[in-house]
Amino acid sequence: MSSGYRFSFGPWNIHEGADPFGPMVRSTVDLADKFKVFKDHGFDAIMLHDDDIVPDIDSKSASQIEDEAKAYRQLLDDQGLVAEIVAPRLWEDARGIDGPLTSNDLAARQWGIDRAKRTADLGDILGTDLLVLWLAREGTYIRESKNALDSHRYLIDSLNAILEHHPKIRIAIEPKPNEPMDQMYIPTIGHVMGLAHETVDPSRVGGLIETAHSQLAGLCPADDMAYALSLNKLWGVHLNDQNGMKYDQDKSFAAANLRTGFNQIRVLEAAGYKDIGMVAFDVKAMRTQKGPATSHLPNSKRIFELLVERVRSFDQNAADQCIANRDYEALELMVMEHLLGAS
Ligand code: 3MF
Ligand code: MG
Repeated sequence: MSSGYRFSFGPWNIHEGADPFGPMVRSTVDLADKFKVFKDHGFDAIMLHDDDIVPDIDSKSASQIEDEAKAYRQLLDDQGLVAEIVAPRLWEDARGIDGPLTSNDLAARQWGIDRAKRTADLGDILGTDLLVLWLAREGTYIRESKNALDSHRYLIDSLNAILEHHPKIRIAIEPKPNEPMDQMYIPTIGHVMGLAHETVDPSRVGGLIETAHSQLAGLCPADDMAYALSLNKLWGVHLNDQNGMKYDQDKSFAAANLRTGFNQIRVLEAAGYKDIGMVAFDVKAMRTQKGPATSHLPNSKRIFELLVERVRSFDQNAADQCIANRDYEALELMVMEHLLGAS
């Protein structure tokens, strides 16, 4: 039986598996083969960076960009896929080395803003009004290298420039506390909400929560999601998992923390999220998995759907009894037995 959710992932979720101390372990998978994964496993949508749509976007003219974007849209239509989001990839160009949005260099800041504005326009062609802003390099390795007060002002100016440029675009900021930077400026969903309210149109600035990013900040992703949902500001999720405070692992959903996976879905179910947004998996195959490695995506979807069933079949009346009796030990056993299939 279908869970009623709509699912997506990004082309970067099928990757070569290199890590900072090791070789590339798998060969590159062609886009056509990536599309096959969407189709074969019932995914509805794709997440796209600007340069996924138009490679080498900075070297192309406006009309070239428009033509290539229209061709990409046709490719998606042919596959029966829709674009969930568009996102400016601000971290792989030399101009983005210190941000770019909080760079000390005005020209770098302007480059970042222009690229984000153009991404909003690409959304029109690709058919989405949602722009995801992952502030990858907006922070520092060395605190003394930037004036943090200026940095926050620059971030608000950048958001305003995007909002003023495009009358409809909604911006979902994806917070993360570290990696690639030592310390990032907008580390949690709370920071996102504060920033949103300083912009010229707070109604068009919301958040996207990635499980592992909350965990890297030492927070509970389920509670983070509930916080954003309670403010009607959860516009996307990147479900995955993380084994403690270490490098960003992007493990298959709930593969390290089953109960936290269960609790994220409990919150999404309680808020009716399936009618609000899509479930995106920002997962990567294990670095040592031989190629072609694509199962982490359907596996995450399978685990998600199994956990939806566990959430829906949980005996809430019995749980309410435990809560009324303040019998949290009984409640915990109930949860564990249910997760283990013993109820
Ligand atoms: C990094 C991420 C990013 C963002 C993506 C959205 C490359 O930890 O999560 O993945 O999700 O860039 O635009
Ligand atoms: Mg992500």
